[in-house]
Formats: sequence, C-alpha cells, structure tokens
Amino acid sequence: MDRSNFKVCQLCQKGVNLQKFIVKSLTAREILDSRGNPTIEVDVVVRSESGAEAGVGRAAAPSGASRGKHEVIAFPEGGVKASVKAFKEILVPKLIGSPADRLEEVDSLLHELDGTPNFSRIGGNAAVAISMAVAKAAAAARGIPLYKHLGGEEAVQLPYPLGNMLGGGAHAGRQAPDIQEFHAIPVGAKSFVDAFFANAKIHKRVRALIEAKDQTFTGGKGDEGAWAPNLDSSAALEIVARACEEISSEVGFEIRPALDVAASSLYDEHEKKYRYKREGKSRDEGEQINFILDLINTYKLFFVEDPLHEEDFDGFAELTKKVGEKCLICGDDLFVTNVARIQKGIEVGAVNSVLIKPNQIGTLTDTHKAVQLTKERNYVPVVSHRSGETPDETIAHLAVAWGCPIIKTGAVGGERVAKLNELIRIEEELGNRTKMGKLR
Ligand code: 2PG
Ligand code: MG
Repeated sequence: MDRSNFKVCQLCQKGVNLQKFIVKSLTAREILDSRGNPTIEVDVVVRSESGAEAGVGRAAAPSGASRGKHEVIAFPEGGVKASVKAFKEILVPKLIGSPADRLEEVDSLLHELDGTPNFSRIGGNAAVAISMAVAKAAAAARGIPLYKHLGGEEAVQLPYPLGNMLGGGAHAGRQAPDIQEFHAIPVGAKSFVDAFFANAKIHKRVRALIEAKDQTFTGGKGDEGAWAPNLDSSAALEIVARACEEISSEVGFEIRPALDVAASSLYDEHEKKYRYKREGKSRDEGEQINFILDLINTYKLFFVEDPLHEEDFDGFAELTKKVGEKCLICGDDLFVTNVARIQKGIEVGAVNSVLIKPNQIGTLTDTHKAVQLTKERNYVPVVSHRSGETPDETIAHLAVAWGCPIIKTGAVGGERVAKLNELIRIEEELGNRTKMGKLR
C-alpha cells in the first residue's frame, strides 16, 4: 500500500487516509423499523481516485409517530417502495461519482435532484439515509470513526442521556398518561457509562413503583421502551421523580426528571385548548403554561420539550422567560430542526434548547447547520432518536462530533441501546481525553 496518503491519527493511533473518496455505488432496500413499519436502508460504497474500493457505509432512516407539521415529507406518495424507485431512477445515476468526503456537495445534490422544498419527490427518509451512509462510508475509507470524521480532533465530549422511563400520548395505548414522555437525566454523572447505567436502574425502579401502585400492571411498554401504565400524568411524574431521587442516592450523583409533553398532539385547533383525554380535562393556553410551570417547580424538572403546540412561539417565550434560568425549555415540533424556524424562535426568545432530529430536515448538512445556530446562541442542542427506530447508531456519533451535551435515545430496547452502547465504545476509545458535555 502507498503510505504517502496516510498520517497517524493522534486520537486512535490508526492511519488516517487523506485521499479523496468518490461514491462508487449505492443500494437501497425496504426494511422494518422497531414498530414493524417499513423504512429505507441505504448502503454506499466509496472508491479512491485510483478506482479501488475504499469503504462502505450503511444507514437506515427512523420515523416519528408525533411528527411536526413542518417536517420534510418522510416518503413520497406510494411509501417506501416509491422512495426506493425514485432512488434507483433519479438519484443513483447522478450520485455515482460525487465526492463522498465533501458531504455538503452530496447533500446539495440531493436537494437539487429532489427539486421540492420538503423532499416530497424522493422522501426525506431516503435523503437522510443516503447522507448518513455517505458520511459513514467516507469515515470508513479514512479509517476513522464517524464522530471524528465529522467533528475532527475536538470531538471528545460525551452527551448526557435523557432516558425515556414512562410514557403515553402518541407512543402508547389509551389508558396511558396524556403526556408523551417522562424522562430521567443523570446530570451529576461524571461519565457517560455511569449515566447510562443509572438510567437503566431507574427504568427498573419505575416498574417496581408502578407495580406497587397498580397490581394489575402487566409490564406493558410504549414505542420507545418506556413503561405505559394506566396512570394519569401527575401520578406518572410522581413515580419517575421518586425513582430519580431513590437511584440518585444509591449511585451518589444527581438525577433529575424531565418531560416531552408533545403538546401538539394534545392541542385541539378548533377549541384552542389542550385536551388531556386520560384526565378528562382541557386547558387553554394560560392554563397550560401554569400547569407546566407548576410541574417544573414541584418536581424540579431539568428539561421540558414541546410544552406548547408547534405554532405557539409566544407561549414558549412566556414560559422560557419565567423558568429559563432553572429549566431547559426545548423545541421539537416547534422547530423541526429547520434553521429558519430556529431563527424565528431566537428572535422571540422562545427556548433555551433545540431538539435535533436529522430526518426532520433530510440531510446531515442541514442538521449540522441547525446545531451550529443553536450553539452560536448558547442554547442546548439535544440530538434525538424517533419513536420508530432501527439499530442504526449514527446519532451517537453526531452527538459527539458536534458537541451536543444531551442525547435523547431511550433507556432500554435493542434499537435504543444500539446508540447508547455505541457511546460507551466511543467513551472507551477516547480514554482520558473524554469529558462530559456542558449542560448550561
Ligand atoms: C419526540 C419523538 C421522539 P416521534 O416527540 O420527540 O421521542 O417522538 O419520533 O414520535 O416524533
Ligand atoms: Mg418531541
């Protein structure tokens, strides 16, 4: 092998290939996600300039149940099959020969070939799977991990895991709580592995506490592996907060409760009210804000996502003004990882945290821009999975590559621990260079 294109990576002591890499071939297939719904998986092979095969990348797109109205279209009309057809007919012929080590060019070609503002021709899920697979193939060809390929030498920061412990809303059956996700975040942990293992303990403790309250609980879970009991939101939060306290004293560091209200799913546009069906209650905007404020104060919540519906920038701003000093107020459906919407949120002071989901916007380049804007403003970017997932571990690398201090990717379940276990490996690989992300 010609060694003139190699240098030794200071981090992993492996050879780093400095050659240019070019997309050689792409394959797409229909696979199943964790909910049993079809999604798309893409394989990309890259070659060196001399033509030799240099690396392979594989990525699969996730899918949401509580999707934001402004997300890109996941699949064109005709679903995954139509997306795979468009992939073969429109994308493959043009993508072959593109520069795998210049992802912005590949991503901008994806926009150009789709030709719509929301990926409705090829599907945002095909776009994101291609974008991720190209990045992974280029990293493989360079002989370095993806987080380092995208983040360079500075990518040494591990995220705190937000673990979904108990849930309802669009992710579970009708008797489960109205609020979608009740999380724990081990903010006092000194390492990722300690934080992740603490979350696993909380998940178990939450089950025990639910069983103590409800003898008929069958151990049912929602889409993300969170327990889905027959409880209202207040009783659910009481349990998760108690589990956080108990496990916190066992492991010796602070663990705080957190929520994703997913309020767009509760909002009735005609009535202009949030409908808590399980509780048999409706709340108008003012009552909703007061309700959330009360939960933040009573349970010392560390993070609250989507406390209001996806168009209510002003309601978000009111809440952030009141509690932004002590709680992260995060926009998910509000922003859909879209820089124009994040910019609008910045202008009104809507939040201090932004959820980052690559398939909401369709390419890694667009996703990275959303992270950069969030960080420029000193808001906290939170890289996130979707409720329908595959064992694809790409988001673990994105969190480290882009220095995002929080990752939301569940607590248990194969498709969730695929990301979490990958972060354990990354932490191990980084050794004593690693540090935990800065939360505030
Ligand atoms: C959310 C996500 C992930 P979904 O609302 O944040 O937890 O759910 O993928 O269903 O949009
Ligand atoms: Mg959400």
